[in-house]
Amino acid sequence: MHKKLLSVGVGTVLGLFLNFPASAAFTVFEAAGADPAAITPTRDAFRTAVGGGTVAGANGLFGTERREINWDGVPVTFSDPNGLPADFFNVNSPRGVVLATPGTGFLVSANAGGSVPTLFGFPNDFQAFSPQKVFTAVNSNITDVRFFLPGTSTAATTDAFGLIFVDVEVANSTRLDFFDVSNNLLFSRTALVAGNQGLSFLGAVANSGETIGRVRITSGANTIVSNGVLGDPTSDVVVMDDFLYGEPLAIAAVPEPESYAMLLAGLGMVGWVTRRRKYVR
Ligand SMILES: [Ca+2]
Ligand SMILES: [Ca+2]
Repeated sequence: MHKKLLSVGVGTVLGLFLNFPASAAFTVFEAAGADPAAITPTRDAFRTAVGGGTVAGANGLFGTERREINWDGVPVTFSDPNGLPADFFNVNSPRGVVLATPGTGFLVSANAGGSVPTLFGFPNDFQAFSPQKVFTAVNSNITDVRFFLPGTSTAATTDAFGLIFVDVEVANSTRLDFFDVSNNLLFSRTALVAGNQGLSFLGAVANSGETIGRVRITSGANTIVSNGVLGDPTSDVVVMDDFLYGEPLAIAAVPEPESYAMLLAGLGMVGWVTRRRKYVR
């Protein structure tokens, strides 16, 4: 499929037009096509919107503003057929991301020349955006991404997340959902169809100060059970390549409900005392 689809900022335009609440204000970056060149301009526009430039520092840090995970440096010991630890990108390579899934774990695909095939054994379905490794949950189409101050157990939030899906062939099953730290849904969007072996970029950047505590990635409807084995013979299997996100930052302090109640009660007492004084006089 060579048709290239591109739309930047549609979410914002729709949001303004339909007068969505401020919590829905995310700028969308999306594109789909047959090869990396088809989505690279949109990936680059997302990078520019988040900031951090194009030169990676240690642990996938770009400038001080953005992190990326392209999976390609994951060692053989944590690549297919071996599982990837859920906290690999906060412990082994501290990038402030811990993964979770209702499935049984995660796999990063093998490089050529290893003991197992590349691309989870599906060379006619998948390709890498960044050679050679791609990523999937195991026995599930769900990957939850939570953010931490990199290398610590302190929860954090980000203001932007985007990724590259591989082999999206059916509309409306592959999607991103963003949640705040209180688990309120902030943003949802389905990925563009790219066709067999195609690549889809989907990302969004908060433009009104929203903070993302968790990203839920739904990658297709099928599942990868193990190298070369799918969960069912028919539904759309989708895997992932590069993740891009704003540098995880400390969660802003908000007044505790109890403190707020005490503050209001205190103000009430002041008013009562003031009124009493008037009558006493
Ligand atoms: Ca890669
Ligand atoms: Ca597919």
